[in-house]
Amino acid sequence: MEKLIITAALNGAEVTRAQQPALPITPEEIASAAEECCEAGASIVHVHARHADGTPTQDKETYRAIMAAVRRRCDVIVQVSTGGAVGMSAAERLAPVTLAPEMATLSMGSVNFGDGLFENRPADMEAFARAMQQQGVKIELEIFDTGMLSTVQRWLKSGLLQGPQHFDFVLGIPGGMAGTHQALMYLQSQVPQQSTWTVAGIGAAQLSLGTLAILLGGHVRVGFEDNVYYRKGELASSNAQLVARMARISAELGRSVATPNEARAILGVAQRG
Ligand code: KMH
Ligand code: ZN
Repeated sequence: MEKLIITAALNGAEVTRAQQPALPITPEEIASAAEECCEAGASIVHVHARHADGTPTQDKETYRAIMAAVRRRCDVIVQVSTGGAVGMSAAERLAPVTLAPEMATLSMGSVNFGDGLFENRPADMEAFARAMQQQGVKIELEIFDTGMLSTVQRWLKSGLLQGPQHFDFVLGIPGGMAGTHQALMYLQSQVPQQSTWTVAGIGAAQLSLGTLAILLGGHVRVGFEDNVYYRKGELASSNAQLVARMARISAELGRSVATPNEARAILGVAQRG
């Protein structure tokens, strides 16, 4: 089976220090967490920029500082968020793509996010897809529910997307598709051939869905954006602790983890100078 790509979603936009004291916020903290995760087996870090007070921002210069700080420490693939935080405008969210990162996320539809609405209007999504492709950015398609896959199919037919795509099934958001084995089994049966996929299970689903993905030949996302606990009632000490557990499970199951360069080859990510 193909080597396992572990993505570490280091901080997200909504998680707070009150919920997870080890949450990385500044570019240096994010870079330090990225280095630890890379050493533990991650080949991609998914990052959100934050102001110094911890509030989320899509400020291009903050992303630039994050990318530079990570690059000084390790060769991990940096995947920027274009989801940002609930309530941000599309123009605001697109800002980090102008830095031509190696990868960026692209949410494939609107979904309720707890009590909020994570709005992704079709015209905005199309503009995001065009901008990313113009910059040579590898897109990760964020799928929160099944209907979003039909939009991908439509785009593949129209030519807006071409070639093998990489999906991230984000399962267990209150308002999105459930974090169950059945949900993951269904979604992975629907992806076009030649595609790659990863799963981001929310909360306790992170461990069980990650393990199932390893067995199914998919890839895995772990980290504080999706889950702050190591086990029930026990906070994780770091993002790297969650990465290391996935790498251990995968090794036990006979699948070694991909290095950043191996992940680039699997996903077709163009390395930046
Ligand atoms: N913060 C969420 C509303 C992404 O990074 O692309 C959206 C999100 C998705 O985190
Ligand atoms: Zn995110």
